[in-house]
Amino acid sequence: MSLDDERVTTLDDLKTDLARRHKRTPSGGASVDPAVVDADLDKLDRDGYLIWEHLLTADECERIRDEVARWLGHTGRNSFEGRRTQRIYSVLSRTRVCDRLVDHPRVLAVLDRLLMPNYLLSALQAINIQPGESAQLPHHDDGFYPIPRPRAPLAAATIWAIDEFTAHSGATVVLPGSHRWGRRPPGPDDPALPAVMPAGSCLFFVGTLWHGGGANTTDRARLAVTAQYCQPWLRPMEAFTLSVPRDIARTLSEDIQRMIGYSIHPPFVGAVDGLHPLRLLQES
Ligand SMILES: O=C(O)CCC(=O)C(=O)O
Repeated sequence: MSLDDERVTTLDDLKTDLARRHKRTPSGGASVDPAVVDADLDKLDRDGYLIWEHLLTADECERIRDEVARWLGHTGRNSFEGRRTQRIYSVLSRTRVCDRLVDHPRVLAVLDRLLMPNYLLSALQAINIQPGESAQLPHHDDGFYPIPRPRAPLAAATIWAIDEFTAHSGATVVLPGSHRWGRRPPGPDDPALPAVMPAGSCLFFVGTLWHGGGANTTDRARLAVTAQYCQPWLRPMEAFTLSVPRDIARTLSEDIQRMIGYSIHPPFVGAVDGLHPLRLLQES
């Protein structure tokens, strides 16, 4: 590298990755036909959400159900977490069974266009809505970032149906088009739709879309896994670099490593001792 390559004469020169050893590689989303991604983005732009049916097989759902069942215990601490809802946090530190959901190519292909490079995983949770649970307070997932609406989404979420989502089993309720609203909350006349979908399907929505967990009036629980993502310059909900030990982090896919914080938002955000955080995984 010549000295000229290192010269910084405008702030734009700082928008590149200073750690030249760790160049950004394409995400798994690059394998998806761009025309398919265009169609997904059109739906997201119009409605704020979309559903991909049957991305997981029945066997994969079974494996996830069996694996997470052993951690399902206490219910929520308030009506937002859900008094009759069981949640498992820090899923990445417990099991590899949900990794395929986190870095699924259809999800990454959309995120690659929606968010800035090196976007982060903000949360990965299993959510089991038990019989008798009431509807969750409607909210939008990037609402805890204090930046006024209307605005572009700062985040996006997936909710994977591990059990079938029906109108009565606690299917997530979405308010189509609400991603464009200004400051107002939903009112009684705003159309709200349950995201009805077969097991193995994925609901994807932008962080500005109003939604909430549905009431479960059936006698069966509704298991879902939600992976949420945010811009690379925001603080994620879960501190994965603290909860996922380094020897586990080394076994994760390159995409997941990048999304849990082994990446930087150029030139310095996320650096460790002035260096690229991937160096920590390369040390023994
Ligand atoms: O479980 C669901 O369907 C939605 C849950 C949700 O939106 C949340 O807890 O933030």
